Amino acid sequence: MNPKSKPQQTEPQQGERSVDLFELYAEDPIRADEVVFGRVSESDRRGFLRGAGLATMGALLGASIPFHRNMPAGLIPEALAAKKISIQGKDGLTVYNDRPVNAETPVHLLNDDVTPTARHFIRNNGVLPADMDAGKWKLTIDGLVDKPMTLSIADLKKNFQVVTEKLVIECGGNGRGFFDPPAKGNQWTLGAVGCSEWTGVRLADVLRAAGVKKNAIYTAHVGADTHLSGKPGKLPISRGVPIEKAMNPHNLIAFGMNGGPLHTMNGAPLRLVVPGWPGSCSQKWVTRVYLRDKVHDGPKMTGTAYRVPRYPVAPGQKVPTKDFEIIHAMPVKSIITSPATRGTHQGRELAVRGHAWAGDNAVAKVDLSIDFGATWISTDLTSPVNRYAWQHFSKKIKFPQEGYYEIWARATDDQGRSQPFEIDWNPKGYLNNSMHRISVRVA
Ligand SMILES: Nc1nc2c(c(=O)[nH]1)N[C@H]1C(S)=C(S)[C@@H](COP(=O)(O)O)O[C@H]1N2
Ligand SMILES: [Mo]
Repeated sequence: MNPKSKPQQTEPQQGERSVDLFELYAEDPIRADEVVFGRVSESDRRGFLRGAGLATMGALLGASIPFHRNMPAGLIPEALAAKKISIQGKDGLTVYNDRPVNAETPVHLLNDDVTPTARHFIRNNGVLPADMDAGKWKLTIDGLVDKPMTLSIADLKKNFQVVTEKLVIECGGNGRGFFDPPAKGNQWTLGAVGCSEWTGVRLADVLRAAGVKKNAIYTAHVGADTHLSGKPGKLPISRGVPIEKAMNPHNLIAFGMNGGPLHTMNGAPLRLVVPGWPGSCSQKWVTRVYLRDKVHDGPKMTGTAYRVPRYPVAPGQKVPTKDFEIIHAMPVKSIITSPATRGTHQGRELAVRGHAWAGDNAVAKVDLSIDFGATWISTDLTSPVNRYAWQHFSKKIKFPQEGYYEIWARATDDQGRSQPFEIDWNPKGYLNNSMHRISVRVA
């Protein structure tokens, strides 16, 4: 054990780290309206807040606004100016940035078997599309296919089997905040992960219908969000996967999330869900998937993005870019979602619960330790409800006496790979699957 390694604890009392409303509005008032009040339609951008945005503003103010027609877009209602912002339709997330929006879920708020839409993290690289109208949405499948196709969401529903699955999406950089020396990027702790229930059609079925040509080896994904620079045609992110992964029947082109529509921040109205691999493979606001005869080289596919050195490196070691390789499956990992860390518990027995997942594999077991890893206690682990769903572990722990304890969780996948105690350091802070530790004071 390395005493210098940063403990993986979140602070439940910290809750939402809010961005000051004035800061947010100073930078881009129209975008701020979008963040605070939800979707602002194209016509609203030219003038006034209407429709859903206006309704949200009214709800926050606790009254309707009789003179709303005179109210310019991008104006902070005076009554709200002192309040902290939260993202509409999201509950309790820690907001790191507003442009692009990045927010994670405190780990104790991930306790549900299925992650509610309000608790699904947000990782945006660019600016939301101006228009997210499901009725007008089109998805093009082209490149190395026999029959290029452009489909509406209605076409997808009509021509392909609609399936519903619980699928884990985890950002490749989840856990980056614990790297020492630190790695640049969002300082995610544990909550850039979620397992929502997604409804859509299988990516494989659609690709098959288009006819995958023999020389197609990689997919390329395009979304409708725009680059932070505002340069037309410049994509914020465009990643892809090898064709073998693309044809996995659990990848979805999803139009439903937890029985409702997708949240605007999670890619409404249409996104890919490519579970088991870095979240960046799951293109949001997806408008095009094309097949290529070479490894895709879109933004965030090249250089050191979503790549790790192909050999183990020492913390802080410089690694030449040519020695980086693309991340494929995510590693085995678990989180303790109950109890929240740093609490006081009355009594000697405590029910511990959490989730575990393992990239393309299943989790075989989750063990807990209350004695700093000297001995391990096996937990009850559920089977995944479907492949790529996270599994739940639970165990009633007995403490021998009062005092300060840490509870450590260690998952092992069905290939015998376990979570390490220490972070397997890499320059960009990816794939941190070191054990989750919480603390509890037993009184
Ligand atoms: N179009 C588009 N798709 C995207 C992104 C993005 O910025 N734009 N971010 C990716 C990254 S890095 C992650 S981790 C997941 C996050 O999905 P979520 O925001 O729904 O949680 O979306 C991926 N898909
Ligand atoms: Mo990500």
